[in-house]
Amino acid sequence: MKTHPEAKTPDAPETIIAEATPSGHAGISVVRLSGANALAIAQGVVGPISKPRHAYFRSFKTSTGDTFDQGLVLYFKAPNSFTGEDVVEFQGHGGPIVVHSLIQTCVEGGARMARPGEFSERSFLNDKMDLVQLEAVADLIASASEQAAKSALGSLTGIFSKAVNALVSAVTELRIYIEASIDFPEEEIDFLSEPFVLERTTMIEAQLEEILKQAEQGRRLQAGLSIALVGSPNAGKSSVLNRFSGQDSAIVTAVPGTTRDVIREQLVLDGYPIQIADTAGIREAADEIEREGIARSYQTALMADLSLWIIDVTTLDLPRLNLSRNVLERHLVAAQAALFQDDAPIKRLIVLNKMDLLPEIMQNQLSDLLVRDAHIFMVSAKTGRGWDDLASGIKAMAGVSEDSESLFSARTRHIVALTEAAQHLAEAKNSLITGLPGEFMAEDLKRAQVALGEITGQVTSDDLLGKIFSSFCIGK
Ligand SMILES: Nc1nc2c(ncn2[C@@H]2O[C@H](COP(=O)(O)OP(=O)(O)OP(=O)(O)O)[C@@H](O)[C@H]2O)c(=O)[nH]1
Ligand SMILES: [Mg+2]
Repeated sequence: MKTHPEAKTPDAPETIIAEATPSGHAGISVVRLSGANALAIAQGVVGPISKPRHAYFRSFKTSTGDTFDQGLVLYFKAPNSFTGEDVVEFQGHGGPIVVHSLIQTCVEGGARMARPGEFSERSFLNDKMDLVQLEAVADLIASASEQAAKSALGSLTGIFSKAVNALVSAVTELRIYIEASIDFPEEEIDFLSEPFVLERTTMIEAQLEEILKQAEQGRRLQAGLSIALVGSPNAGKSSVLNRFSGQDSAIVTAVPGTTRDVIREQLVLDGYPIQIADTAGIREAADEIEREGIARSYQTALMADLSLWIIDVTTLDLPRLNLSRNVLERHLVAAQAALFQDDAPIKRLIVLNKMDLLPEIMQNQLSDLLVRDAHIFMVSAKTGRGWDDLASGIKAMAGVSEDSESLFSARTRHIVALTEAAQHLAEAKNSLITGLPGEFMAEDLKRAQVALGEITGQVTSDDLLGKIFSSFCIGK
């Protein structure tokens, strides 16, 4: 059950204030005041206002009557506000001094500075939004791509919450039925062996599976994908980075060992956010600087979601004629042995670069061999050949398919809860199939229900709430 942290005191929660826009110099800045005394405190600054959702143009005055700014004031009457409390929004000029005076005056009037995420917390406690929606607000703000923003909006408008709530209802209904059967021990067996019990369980399982899939897609869209470019010196890693980012981010020269530091770029690939890292070419290092660079290459590859192994295709020493899959594999294995000590369990795509330097006859043979290969790509960082295919390959590895849009955003926390619920549901089904007493299935279903309830915040520990809200910034 939701309880307000300050509900132990008989009085209403304190009125809080914070700047809602980023601090600094701007045309306007929005300061938000929320709580039972919001209207009275605001009137102390701007004079009498009474009409909700009406824009008043007023002078802002200190408690001693000195005007320090002028601007718009909007009053939102509880419960029709973001927090569900009385809210007043001041739209004054965006300067740190002005904003400070406004906040100071309101604090003198009885408000206190809001903690990070406190407006959102109140909105949650007053049932204006559930946790998924509040997290979506933060995700929408932080979105690094159009698609991520779109999916965050999906969650904000309740698509994810609705799906989860439907699941909770279905599980609860089933649980009520099972628990009723426990109350009638003579008929319990008959209750449980009704075919619809198993059917219903299987159906809920399938629905949960579907939501989990969509949530994973939504999470990937928010978090984006980290890619490491690795390979031998001179393979063209920095050229690949520059081609992706569309600018000369990294130095490219014909000298092997050009790149030493890890160079990172943020980019959006067909609406999908990516962090790409160019690394030092791997070889027996000549000096200490390069050795350190190479150590960082390995580290970067280990941490990345996906590595692109960039190969200068001319160094593979492929036969001019009769190139077969086996021969290609053999050459790749040999090249790999020189680079990576072990076959590390990282996700990797192979990128054959500098295709423009191969004789046409070999280009054609390779094309024939690799048509529809999902793991080996032929490109030229110089001409841009093969780039669309490589981009599709990356997206496929990331689990974002071309045409499937994510309906809603999700976080790791949600995935964990959904996975947990799925496990409990599988246990429930198992209890049913193996003919255990109804209590077992009822208990499994209850656990599934609790796990699902954590997603929207129907069931939450104070711990979890604290963690979520404190990750928000002040004014949110
Ligand atoms: N013809 C051709 N040359 C390329 C291509 N990609 C890179 N090069 C050239 O290959 C050389 C090395 O390229 P870089 O991008 O610096 O290679 P790197 O893998 O970053 O090298 P290190 O930083 O030394 O490890 C440069 O002279 C590039 O111009 C390509 O697709 N075609
Ligand atoms: Mg380089």
